Amino acid sequence: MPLEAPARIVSELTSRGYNAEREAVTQLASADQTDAVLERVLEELPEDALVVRTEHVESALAGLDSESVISSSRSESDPSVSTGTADPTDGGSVSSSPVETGGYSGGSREPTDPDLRSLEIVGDMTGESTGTGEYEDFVSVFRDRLEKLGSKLRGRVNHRPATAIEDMPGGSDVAMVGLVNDVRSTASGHWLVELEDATGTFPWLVMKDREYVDLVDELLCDEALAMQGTLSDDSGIAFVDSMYFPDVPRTYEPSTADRHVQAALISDVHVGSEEFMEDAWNAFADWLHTEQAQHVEYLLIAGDMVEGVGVYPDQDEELEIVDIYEQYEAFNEHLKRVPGDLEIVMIPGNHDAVRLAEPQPGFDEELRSIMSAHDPRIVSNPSTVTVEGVSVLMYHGVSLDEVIAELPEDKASYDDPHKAMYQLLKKRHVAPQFGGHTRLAPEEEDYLVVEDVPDVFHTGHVHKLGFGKYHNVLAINSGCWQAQTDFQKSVNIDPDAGYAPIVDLDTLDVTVQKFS
Ligand code: D5M
Ligand code: FE
Ligand code: ZN
Repeated sequence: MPLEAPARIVSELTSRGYNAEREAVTQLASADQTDAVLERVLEELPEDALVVRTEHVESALAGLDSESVISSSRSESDPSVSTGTADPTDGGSVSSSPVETGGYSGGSREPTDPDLRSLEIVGDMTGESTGTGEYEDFVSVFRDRLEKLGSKLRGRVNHRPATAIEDMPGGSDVAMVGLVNDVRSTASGHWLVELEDATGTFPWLVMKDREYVDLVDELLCDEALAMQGTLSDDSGIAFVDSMYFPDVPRTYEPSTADRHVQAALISDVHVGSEEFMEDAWNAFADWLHTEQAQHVEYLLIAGDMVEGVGVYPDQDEELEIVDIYEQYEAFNEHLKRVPGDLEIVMIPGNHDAVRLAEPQPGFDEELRSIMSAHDPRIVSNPSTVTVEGVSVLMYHGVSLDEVIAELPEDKASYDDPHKAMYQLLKKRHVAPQFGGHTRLAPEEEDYLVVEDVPDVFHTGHVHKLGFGKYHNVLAINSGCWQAQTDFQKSVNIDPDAGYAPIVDLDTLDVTVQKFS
């Protein structure tokens, strides 16, 4: 079999309008007569299928087998394994064969019975803001973070408060739950991590030769974790034996819809920018009216509806619409193009006209009355919505810039934005580090803690498309509808513009539609 076979198979399928599971491609590549099997798979594929799956290949192989055209060289894989569930690094980025959408044939969408729908907002802090920006608010938001995330860690270690650890005899086994206050390297190449709890701080030393020293690279200031180890002779420092993160349990079982229904997850429309891709947007809206998009009943928009004004220096040079209200009016006109029977949920982003500090409450009454097309649900950034039983945590994603800047390339990068999202899931906080890019509005409560594990985590902001599963949670960063800006050119950000990832809510599989 030629080495390039999988790539050829993927491009053949893409050119005919199909996506494929990675495992299905492997099976096709290892079949004796790849082309014959591929033709058979496509012949037998159900009309509404967009993705070639292992079961399709297996049934084609079985058919051909019984006609004894094929010898049995196929792999013995488990057809129940779906993409991205087994390996947290497995996933998709835009390079993995999106479906080219062009020239729509066939019928138009039939409206679905609205009674079948279910959409519930479970986390929306709009109207709940109590913070006044005083010092006490910062104290209470961090106390609440430690309380909420600590409760996920306390059962795992026999922890003690920082001040009590100092008084324990040298050589004792100790553990502590706290927020990371500081991380620095020592002269001898070890790492010193200072943990803080409600009583004070305590230094923990991670030796450079320990197997988990890699985890130090992942640490961000202000994230919550537990450390366990051995006290030094003078009880002034502890040597780390293990670290625990709040994390998502490996065995997490996401909920799924009990009928075949899909959601389109998008973000970063940036209406009002000269780079807003109106043609791509119109193609998307037109596609939603086709039979192919029949099952897309929800549209989730994760922030940056408009380009805004004065968000970045020199931004005004690339504005097509300079008035912020006119930008929202134009956005509303574009929203009118999508089918009226879609349920729409939207949260604000850093370009939107709400406070910049997170959590960002949903748009005010004036903007709500402008963005009234199809009566969207307008909620805070972040928010959780339960769609057909599937909980979706929506967060615009400003902290992703920071996670990508601070962590090594293999753990978080613009090319694989979903891996940066995995880190947020592991830390159970959408914006752990306070002080840099990400502005935090101190509130009595830390609304940015991921208290309950979501089934889907949806972000945007970095204008790159990428998705994958982390401990069975589907993480999707949804690209944008804005072509490369001058700033992005200057820093080599090559945006993924004009793609719409579509999630099957009954299986949590993803297909990508391309409109640019
Ligand atoms: O930002 C889209 C992406 O580009 C995000 O990764 C931040 C980055 N970006 C864009 N413009 C700037 C400027 N001027 N400074 C720093 N970073 C920038 P979005 O905010 O969604 O447009
Ligand atoms: Fe954006
Ligand atoms: Zn943004």
